[in-house]
Amino acid sequence: MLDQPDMLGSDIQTVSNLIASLQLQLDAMVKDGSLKADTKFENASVVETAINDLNYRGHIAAVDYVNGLAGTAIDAATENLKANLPTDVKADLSAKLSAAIQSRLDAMQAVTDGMTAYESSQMTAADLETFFAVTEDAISKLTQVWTNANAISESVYENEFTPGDVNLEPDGEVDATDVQMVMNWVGEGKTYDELLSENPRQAYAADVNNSKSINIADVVAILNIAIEDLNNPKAAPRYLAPDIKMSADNNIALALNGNENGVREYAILVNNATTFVAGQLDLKVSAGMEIVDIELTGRAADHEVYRYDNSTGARVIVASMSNAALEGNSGALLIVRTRGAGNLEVEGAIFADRHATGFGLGNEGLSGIDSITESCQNVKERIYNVAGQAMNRIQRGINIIRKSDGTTTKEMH
Ligand SMILES: [Ca+2]
Ligand SMILES: [Ca+2]
Repeated sequence: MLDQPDMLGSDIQTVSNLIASLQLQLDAMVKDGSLKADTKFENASVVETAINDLNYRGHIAAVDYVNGLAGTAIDAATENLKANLPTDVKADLSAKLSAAIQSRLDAMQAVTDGMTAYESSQMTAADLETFFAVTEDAISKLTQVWTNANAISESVYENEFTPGDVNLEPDGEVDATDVQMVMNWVGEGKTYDELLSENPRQAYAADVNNSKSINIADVVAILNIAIEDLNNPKAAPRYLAPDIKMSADNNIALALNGNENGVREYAILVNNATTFVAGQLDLKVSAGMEIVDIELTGRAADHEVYRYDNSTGARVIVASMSNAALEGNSGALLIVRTRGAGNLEVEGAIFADRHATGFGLGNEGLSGIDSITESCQNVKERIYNVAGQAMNRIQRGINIIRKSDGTTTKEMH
């Protein structure tokens, strides 16, 4: 907390000391006759007027000083309130700031009214006492305004967040660490409300598009901030996307490509009118069924697939660290292999465009045979070991390479 304005005590004391000392001097001069005039009474009257005037101006000066402090604190709070804050915090602090501004206006209006009265007709000593009471009341109110405005700024410092800076201890930067944290929350199915109850600041920082949910669209938005390497990530826009958009032009479907040695191969087909840069979906498997592997087809640019296993299968995220667009507008995006009896299902597909707008993809179910040829053509070259297990890269020894046209070759490395 900032200190109280200590000028009040000292400055008012200085003014009143001056007045008291002047009063004593003049009293003494009147008493010993050194203050020459026609009559002592007239001198005393002139002196009293001078003292009253000094006292009057001293009180106004004190009001002006505190009013200046209150104004500076209000200006700072107004500027600070432009920060990114939780909606309810911002509303609360804005209301407090409006009250402080009004209180300052009221206090100064009372003083101005008192001054007008004083300057339009010479006041009696009693009227002057009333004016002093008005100024002291105004000083008390302005001091409270100063205190309240500083408290608003303090609260801003405690509550403000940088969109995308989701670290537990915010570092003011939006980088790969933040992207990874949010991607993990999406992958692990942590909801916005769960995060909000654990750490509101992280929830607000993660929900960059202000949709009150955390999904792939937020990952894309945070990647945008990180990629653009904004000097001042606090200034990054918070998009307003109240919900996931649904469009008949974007949908997802499954196709069974084959069933060999108990391993079923499915293609996940994405038909999209919108240009997407990333997506998330849930793979559901029957009990006793397992997902062997998941891989991207040639529709991926520099995308990677991130797999988060859960009790009913896995949540899958497809994302590009450069927010590159997925290629094409139809056909297989992912190949999924499963082992065990039962069917694979796809649910909850949300894809996002470059502007971090989330689109829900309608599920077309298990697709017809026509889609299969197209989906297989899109499959990237794949590598297997001699046991038929899929490998991420060429291994020492014999590699079986299945080309995108479906032909296979054996290579020794
Ligand atoms: Ca960070
Ligand atoms: Ca969101």
